Amino acid sequence: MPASVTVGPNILLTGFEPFGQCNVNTSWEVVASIPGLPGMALTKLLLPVAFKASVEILLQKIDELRPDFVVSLGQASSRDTFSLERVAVNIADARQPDNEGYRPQNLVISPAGQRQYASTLPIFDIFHTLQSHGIPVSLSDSAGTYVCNHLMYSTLHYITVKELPVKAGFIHVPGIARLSAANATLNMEAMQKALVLTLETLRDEFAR
Ligand code: PCA
Repeated sequence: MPASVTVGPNILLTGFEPFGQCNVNTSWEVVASIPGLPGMALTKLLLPVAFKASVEILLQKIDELRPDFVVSLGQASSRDTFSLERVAVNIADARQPDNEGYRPQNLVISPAGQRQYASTLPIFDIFHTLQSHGIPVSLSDSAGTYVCNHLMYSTLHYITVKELPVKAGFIHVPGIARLSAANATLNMEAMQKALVLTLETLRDEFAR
Protein backbone atom coordinates (compact mmCIF):
# COMPACT_ATOMS: atom_id res chain seq x y z
CA MET A 1 0.00 0.00 0.00
CA PRO A 2 1.41 3.47 -0.80
CA ALA A 3 2.48 5.33 2.32
CA SER A 4 0.47 8.46 1.55
CA VAL A 5 -3.08 7.03 1.43
CA THR A 6 -5.43 9.28 3.40
CA VAL A 7 -8.22 7.52 5.20
CA GLY A 8 -11.19 9.77 5.76
CA PRO A 9 -12.99 12.51 3.91
CA ASN A 10 -11.57 14.92 1.43
CA ILE A 11 -12.76 18.34 2.62
CA LEU A 12 -12.59 21.58 0.64
CA LEU A 13 -12.65 24.58 2.94
CA THR A 14 -13.13 28.08 1.55
CA GLY A 15 -12.93 31.65 2.90
CA PHE A 16 -13.25 35.09 1.33
CA GLU A 17 -10.99 38.05 0.68
CA PRO A 18 -11.74 41.37 2.40
CA PHE A 19 -14.59 43.50 1.04
CA GLY A 20 -16.49 46.70 1.77
CA GLN A 21 -15.12 48.68 4.71
CA CYS A 22 -13.12 45.78 6.16
CA ASN A 23 -9.46 45.21 5.49
CA VAL A 24 -9.53 41.66 6.83
CA ASN A 25 -12.14 39.00 6.35
CA THR A 26 -12.46 36.78 9.41
CA SER A 27 -13.70 33.89 7.28
CA TRP A 28 -10.28 33.53 5.65
CA GLU A 29 -8.44 34.34 8.89
CA VAL A 30 -10.09 31.40 10.60
CA VAL A 31 -9.73 29.02 7.62
CA ALA A 32 -6.04 29.91 7.24
CA SER A 33 -5.36 29.35 10.94
CA ILE A 34 -6.72 25.80 11.11
CA PRO A 35 -4.02 23.12 11.39
CA GLY A 36 -4.04 19.87 9.43
CA LEU A 37 -6.30 17.42 11.25
CA PRO A 38 -5.96 13.64 11.53
CA GLY A 39 -8.29 11.44 9.50
CA MET A 40 -9.08 13.89 6.74
CA ALA A 41 -7.50 15.62 3.76
CA LEU A 42 -8.07 19.35 3.97
CA THR A 43 -7.72 21.76 1.04
CA LYS A 44 -8.08 25.50 1.66
CA LEU A 45 -9.18 27.92 -1.00
CA LEU A 46 -9.31 31.72 -0.83
CA LEU A 47 -12.12 33.21 -2.95
CA PRO A 48 -12.63 36.73 -4.30
CA VAL A 49 -15.72 38.63 -3.16
CA ALA A 50 -17.09 38.58 -6.69
CA PHE A 51 -20.38 36.98 -7.75
CA LYS A 52 -19.01 35.39 -10.89
CA ALA A 53 -15.36 34.65 -10.15
CA SER A 54 -16.00 33.06 -6.74
CA VAL A 55 -18.33 30.49 -8.30
CA GLU A 56 -16.09 29.80 -11.29
CA ILE A 57 -13.08 29.19 -9.06
CA LEU A 58 -14.94 27.01 -6.59
CA LEU A 59 -16.70 24.83 -9.19
CA GLN A 60 -13.42 24.29 -11.00
CA LYS A 61 -11.82 23.19 -7.74
CA ILE A 62 -14.72 20.80 -7.05
CA ASP A 63 -14.21 19.21 -10.48
CA GLU A 64 -10.49 18.91 -9.91
CA LEU A 65 -10.55 17.69 -6.33
CA ARG A 66 -13.82 15.72 -6.14
CA PRO A 67 -14.16 16.44 -2.41
CA ASP A 68 -16.60 14.64 -0.12
CA PHE A 69 -17.52 17.92 1.60
CA VAL A 70 -17.36 21.59 0.67
CA VAL A 71 -17.49 23.93 3.65
CA SER A 72 -17.57 27.62 2.72
CA LEU A 73 -17.16 30.40 5.22
CA GLY A 74 -18.01 34.09 4.90
CA GLN A 75 -18.14 37.07 7.19
CA ALA A 76 -21.40 38.57 8.43
CA SER A 77 -20.11 41.62 10.28
CA SER A 78 -23.08 42.16 12.56
CA ARG A 79 -23.51 38.60 13.80
CA ASP A 80 -22.32 37.34 17.16
CA THR A 81 -22.41 33.60 16.58
CA PHE A 82 -20.95 30.88 14.41
CA SER A 83 -23.96 30.70 12.05
CA LEU A 84 -24.78 27.48 10.23
CA GLU A 85 -26.80 28.43 7.17
CA ARG A 86 -29.82 26.24 6.47
CA VAL A 87 -30.68 27.44 2.96
CA ALA A 88 -29.55 29.41 -0.04
CA VAL A 89 -32.16 31.24 -2.13
CA ASN A 90 -32.34 31.81 -5.89
CA ILE A 91 -31.90 35.58 -5.60
CA ALA A 92 -28.96 37.92 -6.18
CA ASP A 93 -29.62 41.39 -4.82
CA ALA A 94 -26.67 43.49 -3.75
CA ARG A 95 -26.74 46.68 -1.71
CA GLN A 96 -23.11 47.35 -2.62
CA PRO A 97 -21.06 46.34 -5.66
CA ASP A 98 -18.81 43.30 -5.29
CA ASN A 99 -15.02 43.63 -5.56
CA GLU A 100 -15.30 43.58 -9.38
CA GLY A 101 -17.82 46.44 -9.34
CA TYR A 102 -20.77 44.21 -10.22
CA ARG A 103 -24.06 44.91 -8.47
CA PRO A 104 -26.95 42.59 -9.35
CA GLN A 105 -30.34 43.90 -8.31
CA ASN A 106 -33.24 41.57 -7.73
CA LEU A 107 -31.92 38.93 -10.16
CA VAL A 108 -32.67 35.23 -10.32
CA ILE A 109 -29.40 33.29 -9.99
CA SER A 110 -30.51 30.34 -12.09
CA PRO A 111 -33.76 30.58 -14.08
CA ALA A 112 -33.94 26.78 -14.27
CA GLY A 113 -32.92 26.23 -10.66
CA GLN A 114 -34.97 25.55 -7.56
CA ARG A 115 -36.18 28.45 -5.41
CA GLN A 116 -33.84 27.33 -2.69
CA TYR A 117 -31.37 24.63 -1.76
CA ALA A 118 -30.93 23.33 1.77
CA SER A 119 -27.45 22.77 3.16
CA THR A 120 -26.47 19.12 2.84
CA LEU A 121 -24.01 19.32 5.73
CA PRO A 122 -25.16 17.68 8.99
CA ILE A 123 -25.91 21.09 10.50
CA PHE A 124 -27.92 19.74 13.45
CA ASP A 125 -25.10 17.42 14.51
CA ILE A 126 -22.64 20.30 14.16
CA PHE A 127 -24.97 22.59 16.10
CA HIS A 128 -25.29 20.17 19.03
CA THR A 129 -21.57 19.40 19.09
CA LEU A 130 -20.65 23.08 19.24
CA GLN A 131 -23.32 23.82 21.81
CA SER A 132 -22.04 21.05 24.05
CA HIS A 133 -18.60 22.70 23.92
CA GLY A 134 -20.09 26.03 24.99
CA ILE A 135 -19.53 27.77 21.66
CA PRO A 136 -22.05 30.45 20.62
CA VAL A 137 -23.60 28.78 17.59
CA SER A 138 -26.86 29.29 15.75
CA LEU A 139 -28.85 27.90 12.87
CA SER A 140 -29.48 30.74 10.44
CA ASP A 141 -32.46 30.94 8.11
CA SER A 142 -30.87 33.39 5.69
CA ALA A 143 -27.44 33.66 4.10
CA GLY A 144 -28.53 37.02 2.64
CA THR A 145 -28.72 37.83 -1.07
CA TYR A 146 -25.11 38.88 -1.66
CA VAL A 147 -21.98 36.94 -2.70
CA CYS A 148 -22.18 34.33 0.11
CA ASN A 149 -25.74 33.24 -0.66
CA HIS A 150 -24.85 33.23 -4.36
CA LEU A 151 -21.87 30.95 -3.75
CA MET A 152 -23.88 28.57 -1.55
CA TYR A 153 -26.77 28.47 -4.03
CA SER A 154 -24.53 27.98 -7.08
CA THR A 155 -22.51 25.22 -5.40
CA LEU A 156 -25.58 23.25 -4.33
CA HIS A 157 -27.20 23.78 -7.73
CA TYR A 158 -24.11 22.46 -9.52
CA ILE A 159 -23.84 19.43 -7.24
CA THR A 160 -27.55 18.68 -7.73
CA VAL A 161 -27.58 19.08 -11.50
CA LYS A 162 -24.38 17.07 -11.95
CA GLU A 163 -25.52 14.50 -9.36
CA LEU A 164 -22.16 14.67 -7.60
CA PRO A 165 -21.57 12.75 -4.35
CA VAL A 166 -20.56 15.96 -2.56
CA LYS A 167 -22.12 17.52 0.52
CA ALA A 168 -21.92 21.28 0.83
CA GLY A 169 -22.97 24.17 2.98
CA PHE A 170 -22.12 27.58 4.30
CA ILE A 171 -21.15 29.13 7.63
CA HIS A 172 -21.16 32.83 8.47
CA VAL A 173 -18.73 34.10 11.10
CA PRO A 174 -18.72 37.47 12.90
CA GLY A 175 -16.60 40.38 11.74
CA ILE A 176 -13.29 41.14 13.42
CA ALA A 177 -14.71 44.18 15.28
CA ARG A 178 -17.32 41.97 16.94
CA LEU A 179 -14.72 39.39 17.81
CA SER A 180 -12.38 41.85 19.43
CA ALA A 181 -15.07 43.77 21.35
CA ALA A 182 -14.68 43.56 25.12
CA ASN A 183 -18.03 41.81 25.48
CA ALA A 184 -17.50 39.46 22.52
CA THR A 185 -19.22 36.11 22.94
CA LEU A 186 -16.99 34.55 20.30
CA ASN A 187 -13.29 35.27 19.90
CA MET A 188 -10.80 34.01 17.34
CA GLU A 189 -9.76 31.08 19.49
CA ALA A 190 -13.36 29.95 20.02
CA MET A 191 -14.02 30.32 16.32
CA GLN A 192 -11.03 28.15 15.43
CA LYS A 193 -12.28 25.56 17.88
CA ALA A 194 -15.74 25.78 16.30
CA LEU A 195 -14.32 25.11 12.86
CA VAL A 196 -12.18 22.21 14.06
CA LEU A 197 -15.21 20.66 15.78
CA THR A 198 -17.24 21.16 12.59
CA LEU A 199 -14.62 19.33 10.53
CA GLU A 200 -14.39 16.54 13.10
CA THR A 201 -18.17 16.13 12.95
CA LEU A 202 -17.91 15.71 9.17
CA ARG A 203 -15.14 13.17 9.60
CA ASP A 204 -17.31 11.21 12.06
CA GLU A 205 -20.31 11.35 9.73
CA PHE A 206 -18.13 10.10 6.87
CA ALA A 207 -16.99 7.11 8.96
CA ARG A 208 -20.59 6.08 9.75
N1 PCA B 1 -19.43 38.02 3.28
C1 PCA B 1 -20.29 38.48 2.22
C2 PCA B 1 -19.56 38.18 0.97
C3 PCA B 1 -18.16 37.83 1.36
C4 PCA B 1 -18.21 37.69 2.81
O1 PCA B 1 -17.27 37.29 3.52
C5 PCA B 1 -21.70 37.91 2.29
O2 PCA B 1 -22.17 37.59 3.39
O3 PCA B 1 -22.35 37.77 1.25
